[in-house]
Amino acid sequence: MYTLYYSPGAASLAVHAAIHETGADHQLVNVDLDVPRTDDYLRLNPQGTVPTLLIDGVAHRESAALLMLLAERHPEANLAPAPGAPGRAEWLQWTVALATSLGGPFRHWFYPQDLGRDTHDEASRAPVRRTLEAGFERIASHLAAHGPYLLGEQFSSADYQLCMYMRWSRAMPKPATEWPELDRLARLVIARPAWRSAVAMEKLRGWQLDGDQ
Ligand SMILES: N[C@@H](CCC(=O)N[C@@H](CS)C(=O)NCC(=O)O)C(=O)O
Repeated sequence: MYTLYYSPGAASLAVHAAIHETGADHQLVNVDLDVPRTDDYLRLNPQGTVPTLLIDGVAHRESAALLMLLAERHPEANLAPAPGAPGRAEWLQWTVALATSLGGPFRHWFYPQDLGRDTHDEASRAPVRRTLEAGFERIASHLAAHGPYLLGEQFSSADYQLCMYMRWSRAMPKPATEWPELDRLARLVIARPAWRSAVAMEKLRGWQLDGDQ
């Protein structure tokens, strides 16, 4: 039994969808990010972020690590190429690269306090925007040559990670869906029943690809 501490649309979304792919029993706990985290939650996750995934009562965090953990625990769900199989190294590489090249900068986009600022302004956000757009550009070039998924013809958890980050870009000046190769990948991902279940349960709205859940 898994317990996923999540917040709608947050870094927990890819993990939530991946859990649905596994078919594993799970329960959800909605963490309100608009108020300070409780001491109980901080004991599970000292950073106070989501996601946190409880596995047999032990708390684990970091969305990329959780996706790798789920892939390892549920090989039958095909969330990743098996160890030693073609594409395995590439999957590890993408999982880490997405977390650092998109996940890190998105923290700066949404949380000015991470950069020592109280609020956002266009000037301070400009370099973050350039970093994110450059990241999406590099991925789109890769997909143009090797898509439609990050691992070519094979879907993997990294595509959930990418789709989640794409969703976060929806209110940016250049949303990720403006890159045709990224839009194509996202449309394949959002058609998966597991993604649709997670989106429906989190009652997500506001992205053109959220659809009528
Ligand atoms: N690197 C972490 C980032 C987690 C993260 O920053 N989550 C955000 C929501 S998307 C959060 O919990 N924000 C609340 C806060 O920082 O207080 C991961 O991928 O799990």
